[in-house]
Amino acid sequence: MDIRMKSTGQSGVALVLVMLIVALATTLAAFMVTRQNLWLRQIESQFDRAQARRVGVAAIDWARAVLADDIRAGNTDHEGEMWAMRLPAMPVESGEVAGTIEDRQGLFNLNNLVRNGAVSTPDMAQFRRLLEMLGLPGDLATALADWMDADSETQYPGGAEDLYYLAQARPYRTANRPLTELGELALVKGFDSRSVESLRSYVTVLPVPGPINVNFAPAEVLAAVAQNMTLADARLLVQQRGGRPFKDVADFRQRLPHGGIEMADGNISVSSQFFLVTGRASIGGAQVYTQALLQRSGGWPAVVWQNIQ
Ligand SMILES: [Ca+2]
Ligand SMILES: [Ca+2]
Repeated sequence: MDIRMKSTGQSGVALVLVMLIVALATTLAAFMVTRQNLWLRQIESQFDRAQARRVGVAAIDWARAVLADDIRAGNTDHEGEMWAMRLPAMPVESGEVAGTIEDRQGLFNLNNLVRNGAVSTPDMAQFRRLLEMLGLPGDLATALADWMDADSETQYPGGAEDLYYLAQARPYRTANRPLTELGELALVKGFDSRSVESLRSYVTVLPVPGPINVNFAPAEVLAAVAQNMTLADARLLVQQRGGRPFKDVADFRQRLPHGGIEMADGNISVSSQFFLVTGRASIGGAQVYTQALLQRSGGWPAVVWQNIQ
């Protein structure tokens, strides 16, 4: 790393910290009024918890501001960008707050498997390759496709529709719609906690189908999305992008290790639309954890879902 790059990185971290401080300052200022009343009632633990919640919510707003700022700088997203940096926990009045922003576009989106209610054959082939690389049965793809596709016709081999689920000790019906969260896999034929755990670092559930960001995809996902790319090829690409991210899809194609590797343009990208924000706020004796999925389609990112507890 030369000196110029180092100083750019440092000012980047400083800017991200300033944005966090502004988000927190606004929250805490608004809180002072409430605080007096609560003190009168001497319910400090509730006060701590409420304050931790507010700080947790402020952390999500901070992430949205950071990501809105990032897109003004350009459409490429990679691991070396400011928002992807891990920040140390920040002290706040009688506690601390920590937060991270992680890309979700580099993971295989399970909702790519069924598009407009119908099974997508090319996406199914990709998911089967991923399952095989992870040592999981390829028929899991068929069961999941039946779970999500709009019809009730069982695909063979490996599929399952209402007939199968209604015959269980605790009967239930097929969803016949896109997944809402990864935990839903536990309901699908053939998936168990072991297979869900094996998949966790490679797959995601996004509300709409979309391409893979090749600047974030793990080697296994790259090799699954491309035809004729070995895991060794993919690992080489992951290593290379560490020092020099792919600046566009053409750059990625140009840097492929050999000919014969095939990918549709619509399957790959160097931009991210979806991000996972994880925050932890500790105030006094209270701890609040926040998690949110953000969708950035241009300017200010929207919250797809958030979980505060
Ligand atoms: Ca970016
Ligand atoms: Ca179905």
